[in-house]
Amino acid sequence: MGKLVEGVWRDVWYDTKASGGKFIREDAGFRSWVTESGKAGPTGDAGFSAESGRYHLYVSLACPWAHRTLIFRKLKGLESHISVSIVSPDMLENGWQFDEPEPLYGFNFMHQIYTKAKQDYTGRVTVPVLWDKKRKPLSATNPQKSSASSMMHLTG
Ligand SMILES: N[C@@H](CCC(=O)N[C@@H](CS)C(=O)NCC(=O)O)C(=O)O
Repeated sequence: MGKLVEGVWRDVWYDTKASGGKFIREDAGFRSWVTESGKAGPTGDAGFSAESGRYHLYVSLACPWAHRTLIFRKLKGLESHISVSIVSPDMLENGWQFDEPEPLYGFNFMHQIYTKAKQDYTGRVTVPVLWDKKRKPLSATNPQKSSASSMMHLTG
C-alpha cells in the first residue's frame, strides 16, 4: 500500500494519526466526464466524447466503487464498448498490481497508469479508473463515489 509523491511510488499508509484516527479519503486526482459531444462535464476537462472502444476500465473486484462500475457497464450494455482490466485482489507494497501485465501498456502496477497520465502525479492510486486510450497521457478519469456510473452514462 502506498501513494505516489511527485511521480515516485512510496510505500506509506494513510496518516491516520494526523487525522485523529479518522480515515480521510483524498479526492480523486482526475475527474473528467465522458459526454455525448465531448463537452466538459460538471468537473474536469472537455474532450472525452462517447465513443465505442475508446475507454478502458481498471477495477478491483474487492472495491465497491469499482464493482458498481462493472454492474453499470453490464446493465447499460457497454461490455463490447468499454474494455476492462481487473487488478489482483492483493494490494501489497506496490499498491494495486496486475497478475498479468495489463493490455494497453504492459504495466505491472496501477501506479504506472497514473504516472502515464501525469508524470509527476502526487496522491493515492485508486480504482476504479476509466482510461481514455485516445487522449493519453492527460486522460484518466477516476470516477468519484456515486458519480462513477454517471460518468459512463452517455457512453451507451
Ligand atoms: N476516488 C475514488 C476512490 C475509490 C477508492 O478509494 N478505491 C479504493 C478501493 S475500494 C482504493 O483503490 N484504495 C487505494 C488507496 O486508498 O490507496 C472514488 O471515490 O471513487
